[in-house]
Amino acid sequence: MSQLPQAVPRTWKDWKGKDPIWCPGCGDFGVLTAMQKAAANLGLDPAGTVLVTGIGCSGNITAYFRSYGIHGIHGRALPLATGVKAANPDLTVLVAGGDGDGFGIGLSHFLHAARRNVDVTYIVMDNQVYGLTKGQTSPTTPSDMSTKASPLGPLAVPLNPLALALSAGASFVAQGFSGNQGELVGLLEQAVRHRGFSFVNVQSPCVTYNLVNTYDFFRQSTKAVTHDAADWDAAMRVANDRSAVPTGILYRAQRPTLQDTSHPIPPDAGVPGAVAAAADPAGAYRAAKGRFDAWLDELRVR
Ligand SMILES: Cc1ncc(C[n+]2csc(CCOP(=O)(O)OP(=O)(O)O)c2C)c(N)n1
Ligand code: SF4
Ligand SMILES: [Mg+2]
Repeated sequence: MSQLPQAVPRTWKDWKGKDPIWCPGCGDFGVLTAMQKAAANLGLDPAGTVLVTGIGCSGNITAYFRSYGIHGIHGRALPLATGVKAANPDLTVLVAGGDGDGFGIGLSHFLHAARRNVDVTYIVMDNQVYGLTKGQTSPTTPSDMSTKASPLGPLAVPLNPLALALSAGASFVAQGFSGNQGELVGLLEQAVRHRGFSFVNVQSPCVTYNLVNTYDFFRQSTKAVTHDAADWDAAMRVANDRSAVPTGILYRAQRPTLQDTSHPIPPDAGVPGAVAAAADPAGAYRAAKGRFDAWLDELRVR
């Protein structure tokens, strides 16, 4: 683990870790810089921030971002991060990885973290391929895109991460493009500020193995969302509209987090948490459950 700075960094450059070994032009550079700028703008403390990642070119970002970090195993970043947040709710927990990591081997963790409203920010560098292992198809590869290992294409329709997150109950769903720094920094700041599971899918071109979804492609096909982010139905319509690549916040709502709705832990157990810290833990639990039920009614998901 690298030596952490003693004082809270003032500029994004203070969040720099090791020099990245990504291919020149990789979209992940833009994501890293945006994360560093968002962290600086939010005044985060590196010693109170943990970045948990899976395996992939994207997962290497732990070494390049100067906070505490856990470079875990492929597809398991979210359960690891859930444990980190449960053990110390005071930490700012960021989770990052690729489309293969999050929507392939780790897909079920993604859905369950969303529905549990785990209070972490999940950033996916979506390049529509398995970059690290030399460009095989991933769950988001377009059905008409051929790769070296799959010359006829994936022979499957691509998953839709935004629609999946919405249907699983994510309380914050956004999409950015690594080539649009200004927008991405703002999205990441709002995602980290959000209390609950915040998901930011970032279109992050792999310049080596994906010669279809290029920077030019995204410059021409991204379209900023304009609907009210509180409107779940509108968010779902935008997520399913394949005529453009939406960017911005598709959906945002407040509801109790996993921490709020977990079974009360006796205050003398030494574990902090909204419910455990309440004078009347059982009453606080019932109140949190009531707010949760009201949210389900509002969404008509039961
Ligand atoms: C359990 C397990 N299965 C498979 C692998 C091999 N593997 C490493 S990275 C990777 C896919 C990476 O793709 P993605 O998550 O999209 O990240 P990217 O490299 O594109 O950023 C695979 C299949 C592994 N390391 N562990
Ligand atoms: S292989 Fe692709 S994803 Fe990996 S570092 Fe190179 S450009 Fe980036
Ligand atoms: Mg990938």
